[in-house]
Amino acid sequence: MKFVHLADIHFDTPFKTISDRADLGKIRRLEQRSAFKKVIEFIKENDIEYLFISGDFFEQDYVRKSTIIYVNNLFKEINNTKIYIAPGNHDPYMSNSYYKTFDWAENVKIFTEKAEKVENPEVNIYGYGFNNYEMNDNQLEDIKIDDKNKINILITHGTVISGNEISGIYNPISKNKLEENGFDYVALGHIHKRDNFYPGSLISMGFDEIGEHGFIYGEITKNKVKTEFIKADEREFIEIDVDVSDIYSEEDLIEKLNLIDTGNNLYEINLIGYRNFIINIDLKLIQKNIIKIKDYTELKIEIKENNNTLKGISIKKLNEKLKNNEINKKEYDEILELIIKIFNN
Ligand SMILES: [Mn+2]
Repeated sequence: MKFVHLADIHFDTPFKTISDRADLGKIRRLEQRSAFKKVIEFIKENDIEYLFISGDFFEQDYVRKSTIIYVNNLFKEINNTKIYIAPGNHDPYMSNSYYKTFDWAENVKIFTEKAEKVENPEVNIYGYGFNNYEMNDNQLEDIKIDDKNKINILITHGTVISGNEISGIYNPISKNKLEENGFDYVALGHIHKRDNFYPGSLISMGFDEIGEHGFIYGEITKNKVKTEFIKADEREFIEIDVDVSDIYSEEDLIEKLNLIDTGNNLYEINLIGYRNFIINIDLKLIQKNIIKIKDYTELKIEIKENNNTLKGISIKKLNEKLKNNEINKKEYDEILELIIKIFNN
């Protein structure tokens, strides 16, 4: 049997952490749609029989009915594919959830908090999901595989835990128990970075999710599991350092940043080194794929406070204020920078 496994799309999330650029949240929400469409196209082209969605499919607090209608129409386009959804902590199966209130396409099966087994001719699919924003009862204990001759698959959303202390508020799952159970494939969601059991988020949510994002395509026979990662996110989030020590004006820095070949990717720039001027860059002047600039630069100043010039005396006074905690380091830097500027002009 052939399947696609994906998780953590978070449809309609506001993308708060990357919204420094006003339109980027909107752009990424459109890209959620195009990435999901890509999954649907892949399923059509390759005659995939099963689609597993392991939770955080949408964002309960933000999702709009229009988005639900949109994804459900795509589900209808693949009516030969059986779709299984396990609700996660961002889209729990609650009384006002669209999982419960919406009239989903016939090929869609949504699991609830009660572990359930669905029998298909070649495969038994076990699943359960969140019924609230947190969930810690260990359902896995109740699941027993009853037909080892068939392919057995588990779908849920949660945190795999290696040790013996199985606790936590996001459906803690014992790794030992998983291995004991002997599933042929375990389709999880929750961890946004691709890993054992996890496909990672379909598209990256921000700079804490660097690298490629997409879904898992798999082929299973009773004795063999073959999986492959398929990229679905057209962009990557990339973080780089730019040393400003040899840059002497804001214009030079802006020019340098605008020459970075960002391609289709989104960048966070960390300014490092010693600054030679006051850095206060307006993002409007920077190419649009750079969406964050963080300033980690330090002041480079030879402080000659021993002389009795006005500059020397000012710096000496300022140093005293810092020593007595009358000002903090940031204020110190700002005033020092100002003193230097005044006296050097
Ligand atoms: Mn998630």
